[in-house]
Amino acid sequence: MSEYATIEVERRGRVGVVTLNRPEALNALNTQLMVEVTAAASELDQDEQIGCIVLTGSQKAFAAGADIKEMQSLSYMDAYRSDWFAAWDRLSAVRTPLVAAVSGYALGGGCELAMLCDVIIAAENAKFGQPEVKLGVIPGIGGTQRLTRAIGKAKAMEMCLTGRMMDVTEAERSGLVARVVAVDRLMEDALETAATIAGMSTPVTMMVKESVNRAYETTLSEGVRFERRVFHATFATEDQKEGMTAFTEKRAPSFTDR
Ligand code: CO8
Repeated sequence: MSEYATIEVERRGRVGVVTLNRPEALNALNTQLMVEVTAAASELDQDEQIGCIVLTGSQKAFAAGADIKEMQSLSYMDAYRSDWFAAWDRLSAVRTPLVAAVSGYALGGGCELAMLCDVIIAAENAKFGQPEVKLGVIPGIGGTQRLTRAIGKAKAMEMCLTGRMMDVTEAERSGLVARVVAVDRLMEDALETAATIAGMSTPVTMMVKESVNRAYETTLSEGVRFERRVFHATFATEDQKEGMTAFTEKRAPSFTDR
């Protein structure tokens, strides 16, 4: 794995861990960090030994948003011609399941980054928000779209229009996060969840991810049809044979498809 300046990357068995590491700026997302996170995630995604990726920050901040100091003097032409922040889309192309372990602030681009992941596990001190309106801009990494799909129009509209923060109780009640855990249990819990996912058949977890995400992109009947075709495809894997054989033999399965 290459060396990075704004993140740390490690492998724990079949789990890849990417830790945002710009403590001086509460992990604000600058261009270098975007390039490094997307490169590291793509590299882990290509690695057959990796079955799940955890993305995390520090205890105080998952990420306090896009780097305001970097953006402050951008002109419209700078933003348009460089397609500012479009490279975050590379994270959506990652097929390996992504777990966001969120502690502290997940604001603006930080909230959007968490929502680019497949499962959000939040510590009790986590705070989510889209405060861009207070800076005279709007969310730009999918916040108006993904937050609306995650928690519905009423709350998403209020959050984006006022820029207020949401605590974990509200975030869990609203369906933004999968689970809330104690601050000092966050990494342990996220790693356990990631190891559980990584212990399944990797092609099958990719199929689950692709199928659930399809629900965002299409009609119910097309989505159900897509799911059924992918379900049929699972019978082409060795892991389907292993999973069902292990069940009938009353033993734990050992999945090997990569
Ligand atoms: N960008 C740059 N630096 C930041 C950011 C940020 N988003 N957030 C914090 N920092 C820096 C501070 O400037 C400070 O640096 P310094 O010590 O040099 O002054 C350091 O981090 C510590 O921050 P604070 O002293 O402010 O810490 P507090 O504990 O007092 O406050 C807060 C924590 C409440 C999180 C506060 O830092 C804050 O409000 N941060 C900004 C939050 C925000 O507005 N985020 C949204 C940014 S805009 C965005 O994300 C748009 C995304 C879409 C762009 C796409 C374009 C296409």
